[in-house]
Amino acid sequence: MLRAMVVGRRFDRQAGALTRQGRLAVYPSSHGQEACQVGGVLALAEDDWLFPTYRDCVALVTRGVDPVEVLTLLRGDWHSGYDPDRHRCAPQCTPLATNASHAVGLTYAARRKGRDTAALVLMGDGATSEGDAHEAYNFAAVWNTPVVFLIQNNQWAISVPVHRQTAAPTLAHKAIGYGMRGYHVDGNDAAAVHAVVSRALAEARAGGGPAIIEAQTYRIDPHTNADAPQRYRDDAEVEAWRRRDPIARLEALLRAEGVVDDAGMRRIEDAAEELAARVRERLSGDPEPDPAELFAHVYAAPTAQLARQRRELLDETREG
Ligand SMILES: Cc1ncc(C[n+]2csc(CCOP(=O)(O)OP(=O)(O)O)c2C)c(N)n1
Repeated sequence: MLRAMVVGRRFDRQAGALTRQGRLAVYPSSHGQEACQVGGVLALAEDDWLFPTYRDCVALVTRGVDPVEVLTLLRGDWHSGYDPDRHRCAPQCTPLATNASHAVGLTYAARRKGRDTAALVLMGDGATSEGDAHEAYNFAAVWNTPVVFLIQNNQWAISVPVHRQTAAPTLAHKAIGYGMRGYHVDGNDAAAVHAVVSRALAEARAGGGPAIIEAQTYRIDPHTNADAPQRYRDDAEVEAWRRRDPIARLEALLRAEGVVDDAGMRRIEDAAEELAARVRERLSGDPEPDPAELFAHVYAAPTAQLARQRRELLDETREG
Protein backbone atom coordinates (compact mmCIF):
# COMPACT_ATOMS: atom_id res chain seq x y z
CA MET A 1 0.00 0.00 0.00
CA LEU A 2 2.80 2.40 0.86
CA ARG A 3 4.53 1.78 -2.47
CA ALA A 4 1.29 2.31 -4.40
CA MET A 5 0.58 5.53 -2.49
CA VAL A 6 4.07 6.98 -3.07
CA VAL A 7 3.98 5.99 -6.75
CA GLY A 8 0.44 7.37 -7.02
CA ARG A 9 1.40 10.73 -5.57
CA ARG A 10 4.40 11.02 -7.88
CA PHE A 11 2.17 10.16 -10.85
CA ASP A 12 -0.29 12.80 -9.65
CA ARG A 13 2.41 15.48 -9.44
CA GLN A 14 3.65 14.52 -12.91
CA ALA A 15 0.15 14.81 -14.35
CA GLY A 16 -0.19 18.29 -12.81
CA ALA A 17 3.09 19.34 -14.43
CA LEU A 18 1.97 17.98 -17.80
CA THR A 19 -1.18 20.09 -17.50
CA ARG A 20 0.89 23.23 -16.96
CA GLN A 21 2.94 22.32 -20.02
CA GLY A 22 -0.24 22.06 -22.10
CA ARG A 23 0.15 18.29 -22.58
CA LEU A 24 -3.10 17.54 -20.74
CA ALA A 25 -6.30 19.58 -21.05
CA VAL A 26 -7.22 19.25 -17.39
CA TYR A 27 -6.27 17.15 -14.35
CA PRO A 28 -8.26 16.57 -11.13
CA SER A 29 -5.70 15.77 -8.45
CA SER A 30 -5.85 12.85 -5.99
CA HIS A 31 -3.34 14.50 -3.62
CA GLY A 32 -4.42 13.75 -0.04
CA GLN A 33 -6.83 10.99 -1.07
CA GLU A 34 -4.27 8.25 -1.71
CA ALA A 35 -5.28 6.16 1.31
CA CYS A 36 -8.88 5.96 0.04
CA GLN A 37 -7.97 5.13 -3.54
CA VAL A 38 -5.13 2.70 -2.81
CA GLY A 39 -6.70 1.11 0.29
CA GLY A 40 -9.98 0.68 -1.59
CA VAL A 41 -8.56 -0.72 -4.82
CA LEU A 42 -6.22 -3.19 -3.11
CA ALA A 43 -9.26 -4.69 -1.36
CA LEU A 44 -10.73 -5.74 -4.73
CA ALA A 45 -10.46 -9.31 -5.98
CA GLU A 46 -9.16 -9.97 -9.50
CA ASP A 47 -12.66 -10.39 -10.98
CA ASP A 48 -14.25 -7.49 -9.14
CA TRP A 49 -14.93 -4.22 -10.92
CA LEU A 50 -13.87 -0.68 -10.11
CA PHE A 51 -16.11 2.27 -11.06
CA PRO A 52 -13.98 5.41 -10.77
CA THR A 53 -14.71 9.10 -11.28
CA TYR A 54 -12.53 11.78 -12.88
CA ARG A 55 -10.85 12.21 -9.45
CA ASP A 56 -9.58 8.65 -9.28
CA CYS A 57 -6.52 8.36 -11.55
CA VAL A 58 -4.40 7.03 -8.69
CA ALA A 59 -6.97 4.26 -8.14
CA LEU A 60 -6.61 3.25 -11.80
CA VAL A 61 -2.81 3.25 -11.69
CA THR A 62 -3.03 1.09 -8.54
CA ARG A 63 -5.35 -1.32 -10.35
CA GLY A 64 -2.59 -1.82 -12.95
CA VAL A 65 -3.89 0.33 -15.81
CA ASP A 66 -1.02 1.78 -17.88
CA PRO A 67 -0.54 5.33 -16.48
CA VAL A 68 -0.35 6.79 -19.99
CA GLU A 69 -3.67 5.12 -20.87
CA VAL A 70 -5.13 6.62 -17.68
CA LEU A 71 -4.22 10.10 -18.99
CA THR A 72 -5.23 9.49 -22.60
CA LEU A 73 -8.73 10.94 -22.18
CA LEU A 74 -7.29 14.05 -20.51
CA ARG A 75 -5.06 14.59 -23.55
CA GLY A 76 -8.18 14.82 -25.66
CA ASP A 77 -7.56 11.44 -27.27
CA TRP A 78 -9.99 8.51 -27.25
CA HIS A 79 -13.06 7.90 -25.16
CA SER A 80 -11.69 5.94 -22.21
CA GLY A 81 -8.01 5.49 -22.93
CA TYR A 82 -7.91 1.96 -21.50
CA ASP A 83 -9.75 -1.29 -22.10
CA PRO A 84 -12.37 -1.53 -19.33
CA ASP A 85 -12.86 -5.29 -19.73
CA ARG A 86 -9.18 -6.10 -19.48
CA HIS A 87 -8.72 -4.30 -16.17
CA ARG A 88 -12.30 -4.58 -14.92
CA CYS A 89 -12.30 -0.81 -14.51
CA ALA A 90 -15.19 1.14 -15.97
CA PRO A 91 -14.33 4.35 -17.83
CA GLN A 92 -13.92 7.34 -15.50
CA CYS A 93 -17.26 9.16 -15.19
CA THR A 94 -17.32 12.94 -15.22
CA PRO A 95 -21.12 13.23 -14.91
CA LEU A 96 -21.50 12.85 -11.13
CA ALA A 97 -22.86 9.57 -9.72
CA THR A 98 -23.55 7.98 -13.10
CA ASN A 99 -20.92 5.33 -12.32
CA ALA A 100 -22.99 4.23 -9.31
CA SER A 101 -25.93 2.94 -11.36
CA HIS A 102 -23.57 1.35 -13.90
CA ALA A 103 -22.05 -0.69 -11.04
CA VAL A 104 -25.46 -1.81 -9.82
CA GLY A 105 -26.37 -2.94 -13.34
CA LEU A 106 -23.11 -4.81 -13.86
CA THR A 107 -23.24 -6.71 -10.57
CA TYR A 108 -26.96 -7.47 -10.99
CA ALA A 109 -26.23 -8.94 -14.43
CA ALA A 110 -23.25 -10.90 -13.07
CA ARG A 111 -25.40 -12.42 -10.32
CA ARG A 112 -27.99 -13.52 -12.87
CA LYS A 113 -25.17 -15.31 -14.67
CA GLY A 114 -24.18 -17.05 -11.43
CA ARG A 115 -20.99 -15.07 -10.83
CA ASP A 116 -20.06 -13.48 -7.52
CA THR A 117 -18.48 -10.34 -9.03
CA ALA A 118 -18.52 -7.42 -6.62
CA ALA A 119 -17.99 -3.76 -7.48
CA LEU A 120 -16.40 -0.79 -5.77
CA VAL A 121 -17.87 2.59 -6.69
CA LEU A 122 -15.80 5.67 -5.92
CA MET A 123 -17.78 8.84 -5.48
CA GLY A 124 -17.40 12.27 -3.93
CA ASP A 125 -19.44 13.94 -1.18
CA GLY A 126 -21.04 16.23 -3.76
CA ALA A 127 -22.09 13.30 -5.93
CA THR A 128 -24.29 11.97 -3.10
CA SER A 129 -26.76 14.82 -3.78
CA GLU A 130 -27.40 13.63 -7.33
CA GLY A 131 -30.57 11.77 -8.32
CA ASP A 132 -28.40 9.04 -9.83
CA ALA A 133 -26.85 8.35 -6.42
CA HIS A 134 -30.30 7.89 -4.87
CA GLU A 135 -31.43 5.55 -7.65
CA ALA A 136 -28.24 3.50 -7.47
CA TYR A 137 -28.34 3.16 -3.66
CA ASN A 138 -31.99 2.19 -3.78
CA PHE A 139 -31.72 -0.36 -6.59
CA ALA A 140 -28.58 -1.85 -5.05
CA ALA A 141 -30.34 -2.38 -1.71
CA VAL A 142 -33.64 -3.64 -3.18
CA TRP A 143 -31.86 -6.04 -5.55
CA ASN A 144 -29.26 -6.97 -2.94
CA THR A 145 -26.42 -6.41 -5.40
CA PRO A 146 -22.79 -6.73 -4.20
CA VAL A 147 -21.76 -3.09 -4.57
CA VAL A 148 -19.70 -1.06 -2.12
CA PHE A 149 -20.09 2.68 -2.49
CA LEU A 150 -16.95 4.35 -1.15
CA ILE A 151 -17.69 8.03 -0.64
CA GLN A 152 -14.46 10.01 -0.50
CA ASN A 153 -15.66 12.91 1.60
CA ASN A 154 -12.88 15.36 0.73
CA GLN A 155 -14.92 18.16 2.39
CA TRP A 156 -15.52 20.15 -0.79
CA ALA A 157 -17.51 19.83 -4.02
CA ILE A 158 -15.58 22.49 -5.91
CA SER A 159 -16.56 25.53 -3.73
CA VAL A 160 -19.46 23.88 -1.85
CA PRO A 161 -18.52 22.61 1.65
CA VAL A 162 -20.01 19.35 2.84
CA HIS A 163 -22.22 21.03 5.47
CA ARG A 164 -24.06 22.77 2.60
CA GLN A 165 -24.37 19.45 0.79
CA THR A 166 -26.44 17.50 3.30
CA ALA A 167 -28.33 17.92 6.57
CA ALA A 168 -27.64 14.29 7.53
CA PRO A 169 -25.32 13.79 10.56
CA THR A 170 -22.85 11.98 8.27
CA LEU A 171 -23.00 10.68 4.71
CA ALA A 172 -22.70 7.15 6.12
CA HIS A 173 -26.07 7.68 7.85
CA LYS A 174 -27.73 7.70 4.44
CA ALA A 175 -27.23 3.92 4.33
CA ILE A 176 -29.91 3.50 7.02
CA GLY A 177 -32.59 5.07 4.85
CA TYR A 178 -31.80 2.72 1.98
CA GLY A 179 -31.69 -0.36 4.21
CA MET A 180 -28.01 -1.15 3.80
CA ARG A 181 -24.92 -1.23 5.96
CA GLY A 182 -23.12 2.06 6.55
CA TYR A 183 -19.55 2.59 7.70
CA HIS A 184 -17.61 5.68 8.66
CA VAL A 185 -13.83 5.53 8.39
CA ASP A 186 -10.75 7.72 8.67
CA GLY A 187 -9.98 8.12 4.98
CA ASN A 188 -6.38 9.14 5.64
CA ASP A 189 -5.64 5.79 7.32
CA ALA A 190 -4.89 3.36 4.48
CA ALA A 191 -4.99 0.27 6.72
CA ALA A 192 -8.41 1.26 8.09
CA VAL A 193 -9.82 1.94 4.61
CA HIS A 194 -8.46 -1.36 3.33
CA ALA A 195 -9.94 -3.24 6.30
CA VAL A 196 -13.41 -1.75 6.03
CA VAL A 197 -13.64 -2.03 2.23
CA SER A 198 -12.43 -5.66 2.39
CA ARG A 199 -15.05 -6.44 5.01
CA ALA A 200 -17.85 -4.73 3.11
CA LEU A 201 -16.89 -6.48 -0.16
CA ALA A 202 -16.73 -9.87 1.58
CA GLU A 203 -20.15 -9.33 3.17
CA ALA A 204 -21.57 -8.17 -0.17
CA ARG A 205 -20.18 -11.21 -2.02
CA ALA A 206 -21.64 -13.51 0.64
CA GLY A 207 -25.12 -12.13 -0.10
CA GLY A 208 -25.16 -9.49 2.63
CA GLY A 209 -26.03 -6.74 0.16
CA PRO A 210 -24.47 -3.39 -0.65
CA ALA A 211 -22.86 -0.90 1.72
CA ILE A 212 -22.04 2.77 1.90
CA ILE A 213 -18.65 3.69 3.35
CA GLU A 214 -17.89 7.31 4.10
CA ALA A 215 -14.17 8.02 4.25
CA GLN A 216 -13.19 11.36 5.80
CA THR A 217 -10.36 12.85 3.79
CA TYR A 218 -9.32 16.09 2.14
CA ARG A 219 -8.59 17.43 -1.34
CA ILE A 220 -5.25 19.19 -0.79
CA ASP A 221 -4.96 20.61 -4.32
CA PRO A 222 -7.45 22.77 -6.24
CA HIS A 223 -10.50 20.97 -7.68
CA THR A 224 -8.65 20.92 -11.00
CA ASN A 225 -5.98 23.12 -12.53
CA ALA A 226 -8.86 25.42 -13.59
CA ASP A 227 -9.92 26.16 -9.98
CA ALA A 228 -8.92 28.96 -7.55
CA PRO A 229 -9.52 27.51 -4.05
CA GLN A 230 -8.20 30.63 -2.25
CA ARG A 231 -11.56 32.17 -3.18
CA TYR A 232 -13.52 29.79 -0.96
CA ARG A 233 -11.27 28.11 1.64
CA ASP A 234 -8.60 29.07 4.16
CA ASP A 235 -4.97 28.06 3.91
CA ALA A 236 -5.12 27.14 7.62
CA GLU A 237 -7.65 24.40 6.83
CA VAL A 238 -5.41 22.98 4.11
CA GLU A 239 -2.41 23.08 6.45
CA ALA A 240 -4.31 21.23 9.18
CA TRP A 241 -5.08 18.43 6.73
CA ARG A 242 -1.51 18.37 5.39
CA ARG A 243 -0.45 17.38 8.92
CA ARG A 244 -2.71 14.30 8.60
CA ASP A 245 -0.97 13.26 5.39
CA PRO A 246 -1.90 9.63 4.63
CA ILE A 247 1.50 8.69 3.22
CA ALA A 248 3.46 10.12 6.17
CA ARG A 249 1.12 8.26 8.53
CA LEU A 250 1.53 4.87 6.87
CA GLU A 251 5.29 5.37 6.53
CA ALA A 252 5.57 6.23 10.25
CA LEU A 253 3.61 3.11 11.17
CA LEU A 254 5.66 0.82 8.95
CA ARG A 255 8.95 2.34 10.14
CA ALA A 256 7.87 1.86 13.78
CA GLU A 257 7.06 -1.78 13.02
CA GLY A 258 10.41 -2.26 11.24
CA VAL A 259 8.73 -3.09 7.90
CA VAL A 260 10.39 -0.23 6.03
CA ASP A 261 13.65 1.71 6.52
CA ASP A 262 15.57 4.44 4.66
CA ALA A 263 16.83 2.02 2.02
CA GLY A 264 13.31 0.66 1.50
CA MET A 265 11.91 4.15 1.13
CA ARG A 266 14.62 5.02 -1.39
CA ARG A 267 13.71 1.99 -3.50
CA ILE A 268 10.05 3.04 -3.48
CA GLU A 269 10.93 6.63 -4.39
CA ASP A 270 13.23 5.48 -7.19
CA ALA A 271 10.40 3.36 -8.62
CA ALA A 272 8.10 6.39 -8.45
CA GLU A 273 10.67 8.58 -10.27
CA GLU A 274 11.08 5.95 -12.98
CA LEU A 275 7.34 5.82 -13.54
CA ALA A 276 7.14 9.62 -13.73
CA ALA A 277 10.00 9.74 -16.25
CA ARG A 278 8.29 7.11 -18.44
CA VAL A 279 5.01 9.04 -18.35
CA ARG A 280 6.80 12.32 -19.24
CA GLU A 281 8.63 10.74 -22.13
CA ARG A 282 5.60 8.96 -23.58
CA LEU A 283 3.44 12.09 -23.35
CA SER A 284 6.01 14.40 -24.89
CA GLY A 285 4.32 14.41 -28.31
CA ASP A 286 0.86 15.57 -29.29
CA PRO A 287 -1.83 13.03 -30.16
CA GLU A 288 -3.38 13.33 -33.60
CA PRO A 289 -6.92 12.19 -33.02
CA ASP A 290 -9.23 11.54 -35.95
CA PRO A 291 -12.39 13.59 -35.21
CA ALA A 292 -14.55 10.92 -36.89
CA GLU A 293 -13.58 8.45 -34.16
CA LEU A 294 -15.75 10.44 -31.76
CA PHE A 295 -18.74 8.65 -33.26
CA ALA A 296 -17.18 5.26 -33.93
CA HIS A 297 -18.07 3.31 -30.79
CA VAL A 298 -21.23 4.98 -29.56
CA TYR A 299 -23.74 2.53 -31.06
CA ALA A 300 -23.24 -0.72 -32.96
CA ALA A 301 -25.40 0.83 -35.70
CA PRO A 302 -25.17 4.65 -35.75
CA THR A 303 -28.42 6.57 -35.47
CA ALA A 304 -29.45 8.97 -38.24
CA GLN A 305 -28.81 11.88 -35.85
CA LEU A 306 -25.26 10.74 -35.08
CA ALA A 307 -24.54 10.13 -38.74
CA ARG A 308 -25.67 13.70 -39.48
CA GLN A 309 -23.53 15.11 -36.65
CA ARG A 310 -20.56 13.15 -37.92
CA ARG A 311 -20.97 14.62 -41.43
CA GLU A 312 -21.32 18.12 -39.98
CA LEU A 313 -18.20 17.77 -37.84
CA LEU A 314 -16.16 16.43 -40.74
CA ASP A 315 -17.35 19.31 -42.96
CA GLU A 316 -16.41 21.84 -40.27
CA THR A 317 -13.00 20.39 -39.51
CA ARG A 318 -12.21 20.16 -43.23
CA GLU A 319 -13.02 23.87 -43.60
CA GLY A 320 -10.96 24.69 -40.48
C1 LIG B 1 -24.24 15.65 -13.13
C2 LIG B 1 -23.17 16.67 -12.95
N1 LIG B 1 -23.47 17.89 -12.47
C3 LIG B 1 -22.51 18.82 -12.29
C4 LIG B 1 -21.22 18.54 -12.63
C5 LIG B 1 -20.13 19.62 -12.45
N2 LIG B 1 -19.21 19.19 -11.42
C6 LIG B 1 -18.02 18.64 -11.71
S1 LIG B 1 -17.16 18.20 -10.37
C7 LIG B 1 -18.35 18.82 -9.33
C8 LIG B 1 -18.18 18.70 -7.83
C9 LIG B 1 -18.19 17.29 -7.38
O1 LIG B 1 -17.81 17.20 -6.05
P1 LIG B 1 -17.63 15.83 -5.31
O2 LIG B 1 -18.67 14.83 -5.75
O3 LIG B 1 -17.53 16.08 -3.86
O4 LIG B 1 -16.25 15.24 -5.90
P2 LIG B 1 -14.78 15.85 -5.88
O5 LIG B 1 -14.61 16.65 -7.15
O6 LIG B 1 -14.62 16.67 -4.65
O7 LIG B 1 -13.89 14.67 -5.90
C10 LIG B 1 -19.41 19.34 -10.06
C11 LIG B 1 -20.60 19.95 -9.47
C12 LIG B 1 -20.93 17.26 -13.14
N3 LIG B 1 -19.69 16.87 -13.46
N4 LIG B 1 -21.92 16.34 -13.28
